[in-house]
Amino acid sequence: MIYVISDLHGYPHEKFLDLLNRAGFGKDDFLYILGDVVDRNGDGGVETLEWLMYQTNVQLLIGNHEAMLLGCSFVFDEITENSIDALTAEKIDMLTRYQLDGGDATLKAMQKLPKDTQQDILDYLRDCPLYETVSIGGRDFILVHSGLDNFAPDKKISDYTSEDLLWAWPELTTVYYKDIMTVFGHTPTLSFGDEYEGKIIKTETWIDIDVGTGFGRQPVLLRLDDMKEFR
Ligand SMILES: [Mn+2]
Repeated sequence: MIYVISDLHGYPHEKFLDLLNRAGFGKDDFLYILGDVVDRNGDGGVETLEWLMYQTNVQLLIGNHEAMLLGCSFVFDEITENSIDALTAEKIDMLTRYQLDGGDATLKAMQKLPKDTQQDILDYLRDCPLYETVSIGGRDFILVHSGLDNFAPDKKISDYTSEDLLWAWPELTTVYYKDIMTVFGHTPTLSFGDEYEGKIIKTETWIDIDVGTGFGRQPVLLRLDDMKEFR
């Protein structure tokens, strides 16, 4: 069966594994993590990234936070005359913005790792896709970090820019494809109103599964086959 979860944002790795166990997640199942494993809490999700590199039935999709980490990957380069020359005001600005957006925990945890592991993690992230499409029991799904900004009903998923897929802020009235369910995180559901606190939101055309784990709430794992939720 196919499971989805999103925006773990440094949720303790052991607790995440406990949640998978509680859901009965096994080797014949597949899990998509819809981005933003990193930043904000604890070690910033670095332990989960180290684990992810060796999983064959778990796929991370890129979130805006992984994209920001990759954008700041120059901090892990060896300091040479060339790397100092390449340190532009734009890069320093990018690093400042990333740290303000919760990247500090991740950068610190990454710095403690051996150089090889740092580079393996960055290489792993560079290979992660922006979206996936899956079909379950005749029902089609698009899995993506933030939704589909600049949506048009006749637009192909491959025609959206990374900005569209990583930084969308949908509203409750937003409508996506009629015949494909779009599943995303990124916008904590409680930002749609207090009544959504800790809850997944399902509309006719999309499902938001970011229940605010980055802000201290328990994550929810969703099984797409039967829409069962695990906490
Ligand atoms: Mn996000």
